[in-house]
Amino acid sequence: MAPMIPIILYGFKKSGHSHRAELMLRLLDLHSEFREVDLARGEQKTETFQKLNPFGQVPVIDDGGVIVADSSAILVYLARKYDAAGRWLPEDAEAAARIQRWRSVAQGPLISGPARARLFNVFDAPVDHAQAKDLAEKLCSTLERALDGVSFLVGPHATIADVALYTYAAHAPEGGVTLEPYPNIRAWLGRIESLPRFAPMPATKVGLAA
Ligand SMILES: N[C@@H](CCC(=O)N[C@@H](CS)C(=O)NCC(=O)O)C(=O)O
Repeated sequence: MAPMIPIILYGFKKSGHSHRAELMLRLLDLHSEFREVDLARGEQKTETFQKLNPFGQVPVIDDGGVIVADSSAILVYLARKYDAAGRWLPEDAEAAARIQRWRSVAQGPLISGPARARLFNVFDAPVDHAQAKDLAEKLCSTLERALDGVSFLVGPHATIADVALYTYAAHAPEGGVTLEPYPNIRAWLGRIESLPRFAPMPATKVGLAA
């Protein structure tokens, strides 16, 4: 059942975590409104915002008064609530476990590798860029092998596992991590980009040319 009123997404357009939530809303064809949270000015640390997320981070959604913070939690919520067919988050125990495994990767190595390397290049964040790049390359090698001979991470069609990993993998070049040596990753990114209603996270001036 579609939401009665638009789902509000509090996010930041250059945040891959926010883009995961935005992409899921689009893929499920859910009516939503985007509210930009000014991270540079610290809006996420205000009392008003921390009523939505005490951890002071985007993304957060407000679905008719149901507040859900954290990109990973948002993907689960939206899939469970609005995908009656259970395609994006199947009930089946094995598929659910395999999806959870990739969601753990999306909150672990994907952040310490590609996302952190991008933070350094795009936002001048004080991170160890060489270490982040090294971790990103290790992750890409593992992901490349996992995608050998398959179209999506879990099962024959896209699930929330693919949505969770997509954005920071696609934007790895912004962190100086080239995707050239990884044909399976590039083909998988292309399949996600071909899904109906897909829209990318805007590229930054650092660019996606690595
Ligand atoms: N575990 C959270 C992490 C979210 C996160 O790291 N958000 C960043 C933007 S990408 C943020 O809000 N940073 C601002 C801050 O921490 O002050 C999720 O998956 O949503």
